[in-house]
Amino acid sequence: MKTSPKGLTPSEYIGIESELGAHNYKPLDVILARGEGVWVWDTDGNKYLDCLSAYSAVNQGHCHPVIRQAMLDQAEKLTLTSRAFRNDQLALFYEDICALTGTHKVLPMNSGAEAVESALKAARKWGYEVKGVPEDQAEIIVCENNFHGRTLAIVGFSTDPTARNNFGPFAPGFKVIPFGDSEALAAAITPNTVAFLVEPIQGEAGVIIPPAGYLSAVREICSDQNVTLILDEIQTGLGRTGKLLAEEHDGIEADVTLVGKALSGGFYPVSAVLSSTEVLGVLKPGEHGSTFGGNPLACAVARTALRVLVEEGMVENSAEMGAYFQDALSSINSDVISEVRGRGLLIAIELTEEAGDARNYCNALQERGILCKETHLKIIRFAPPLIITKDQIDWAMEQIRPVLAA
Ligand code: IF1
Repeated sequence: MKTSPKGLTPSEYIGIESELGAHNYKPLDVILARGEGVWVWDTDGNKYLDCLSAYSAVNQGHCHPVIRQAMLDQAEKLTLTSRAFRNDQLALFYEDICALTGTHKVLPMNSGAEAVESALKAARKWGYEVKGVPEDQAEIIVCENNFHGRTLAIVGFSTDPTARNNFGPFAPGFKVIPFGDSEALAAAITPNTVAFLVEPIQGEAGVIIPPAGYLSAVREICSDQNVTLILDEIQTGLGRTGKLLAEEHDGIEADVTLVGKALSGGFYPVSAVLSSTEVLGVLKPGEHGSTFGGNPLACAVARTALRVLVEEGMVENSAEMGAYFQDALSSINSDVISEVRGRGLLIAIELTEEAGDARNYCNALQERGILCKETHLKIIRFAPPLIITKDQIDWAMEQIRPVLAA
């Protein structure tokens, strides 16, 4: 077995991780050392097609050269000022992201979970100061099987026992309703409801696409009831579903949109709360912040990550290649597949009861040079970088077909 330049074998890496790291993940046993475009290489030099894209954080492909150059250039000048001082990149980032998304106000943060937490804080404050909700009575509505991150407030309104068990006590003020059911939303709203937080397509739940008309009904209900509609586009945004934002499929605009992940093309944790109403306007100096949020390195990287997404036609490619990939997967004749679904390059295959665990299929695909990740027991997710070509999908299908037809 070949070893890495540092001389560790895969089992040594795994052994050290196991001994020294918290066991909060169970990754495939592939040790990646290099990435370029849709491809990654392990420490033995084996090449794989990345069909996870770091959970959609590398939509632009691994180590995109233009983003990398922007990062290197900025790293030579200035990386962090804190928000105690201004920097010469933040205003430009605001301008770029507002122009692209039609946003009026931006709050820069780092991780997705931070963007979610920030939006919930702002929505509560808006509820008290603008809507007139009595002190400490604000209610926020969320959906069953949601995934919005790992912080305490967020796991407190998760319905996944693994995410929340033994992490309580949790913050009050959240109400859970079924996903995809606009009547349930209408029924759950009270005069104290300040926000409805929802994913346009539920990712972790298994790429669950709501019924047609759901998001426009939700939009209408929230407008009628003066409830802030917060769309978590951390996974679905920035081209993943074939539109810049998934909300565009339904022709709606959220009051608050959350983006993260691909906002940096995978170079750096960058997230943002985008607000088209004055929800973010309620925040005053000292009420919210982050040491790293809005730093010049993050801003320079994010501006470039957005630019290449648009200039290199990745959003359109996601729509086209997503349809092509989904058609190809749907054409597999197999009794282990119960459904192929998706939008753009966010695609899932649901397996039948008799199929066995999705993890086994992921392992078999790894053997054939494709990296993908199961979600729950029976769902395999395919979400390659948005730069994937027809030829690469054709090659992928040659690997996927025999594994699933088996
Ligand atoms: C993990 C899934 C993806 C997200 C939405 C907020 C966040 C996420 C809609 C938080 C994060 C991740 C994190 C990752 C697994 C993952 C995931 F499988 F859980 F559903 F992407 F597919 N909102 N999603 O999807 O963002 O704080 O992590 O930056 O390992 O937990 P974060």
